[in-house]
Amino acid sequence: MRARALTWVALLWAGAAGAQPLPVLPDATDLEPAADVVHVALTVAPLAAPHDGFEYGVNGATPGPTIRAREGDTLVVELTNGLDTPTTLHWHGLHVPFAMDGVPWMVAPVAPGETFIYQFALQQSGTYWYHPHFDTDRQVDGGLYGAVIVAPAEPEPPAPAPEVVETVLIFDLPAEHAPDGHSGAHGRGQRFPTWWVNGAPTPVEWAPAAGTTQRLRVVNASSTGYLALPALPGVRAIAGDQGLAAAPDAVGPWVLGPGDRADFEWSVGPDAAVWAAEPYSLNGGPRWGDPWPLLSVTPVGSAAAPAPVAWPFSGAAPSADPGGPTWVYALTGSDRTGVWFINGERFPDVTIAEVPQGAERVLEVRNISPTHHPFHLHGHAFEVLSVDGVPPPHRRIEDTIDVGIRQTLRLRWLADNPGDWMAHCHILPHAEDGMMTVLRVLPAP
Ligand SMILES: [Cu+2]
Repeated sequence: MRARALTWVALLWAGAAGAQPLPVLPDATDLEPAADVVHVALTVAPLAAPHDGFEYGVNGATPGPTIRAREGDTLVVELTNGLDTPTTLHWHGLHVPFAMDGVPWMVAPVAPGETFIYQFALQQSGTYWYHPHFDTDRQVDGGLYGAVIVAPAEPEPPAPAPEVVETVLIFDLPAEHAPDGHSGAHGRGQRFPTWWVNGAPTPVEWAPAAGTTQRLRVVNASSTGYLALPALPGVRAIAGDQGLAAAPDAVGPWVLGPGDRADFEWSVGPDAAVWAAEPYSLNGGPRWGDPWPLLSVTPVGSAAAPAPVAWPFSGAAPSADPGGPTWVYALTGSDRTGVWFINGERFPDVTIAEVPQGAERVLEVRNISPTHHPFHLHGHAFEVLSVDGVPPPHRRIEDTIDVGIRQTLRLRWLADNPGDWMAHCHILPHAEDGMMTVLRVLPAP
């Protein structure tokens, strides 16, 4: 035990002393001259130099390039599969047509050596990400993912406004996937919380200019890791899964489960700071341990922090719980057995619930298992009506939401996108071990 403790002290010291600068992720090249079409080519393949549990890359790197577009644009993505197994790309959080959702459910995956063209209109703004949905745990943990940033149709914030410098931060724990494909270990990353960001081990050095406003678009691409970010002076959360929030939140800590995203506004003053992840486990939330330093922030210059930006927050109140037709999803299982259920069923042997397009349902998600589960619904978003009966302080729209141990969430869902939509836990070993079901939206006649 003593030897291990000394090793950890040494690692922390070495990390702080030899920290790399924060890598800046490249944007994907837009091959289409038309203003309202973004056309990118992505090739997924083994990395030339695999390292630290990262085996695959998109266009030669992990994370892959950031796709940038504007609400209302058409996105065209040519995916070439350079792996020796099938793959797909799923557009996490985006409302895409079912055939473009990238799930191998009634739609064939992309075979090795083949190219498939994903094409759809972007209907939302915000911070999204792409990742395979075939052999998902292995392929995502191996490094196949990237960000999709969709700017709003109208400038946000409205002019005149200070310039906002944007930075994408994709966090991951490498080597979470158990080699035997069994989730019993629930991720080595849980025991060795070495977060990586933008393809570099943390902590990284970040040197924004003092006096600037920064917007950090944060994606948790980990398969099992919970990223618990504490509040810092000058930092507030301004956006969640589906774009700008109804109200800012400067209180924290902000807990992003696997698949979750949030945007943070950072009004940079002259003071150095360290943003360190608080110890947090899917087996019970906050836990004993030391914070893990992620960003070592050394501002350049001595300008004072700018005033917060006047983002067009709606201030909307949460909707009243309509009661009415409720679909219950009970989450059960355990790490001990490595078997996970939704309503006592394991994917693909599931009962498919059907709803006509345009109808509303309340999804009541009850976690009666011994771990957290981030609940993710494809092709739609939902409004959080309540957590254990308590409504959120403001209207909250998400596509991925953590369900704590013994918690019950009520989610208002407008079924407006026809197709068969996966609803699953985004702890990827849990999903692969059965915690996934299908909600069918029947097209309007
Ligand atoms: Cu789970």
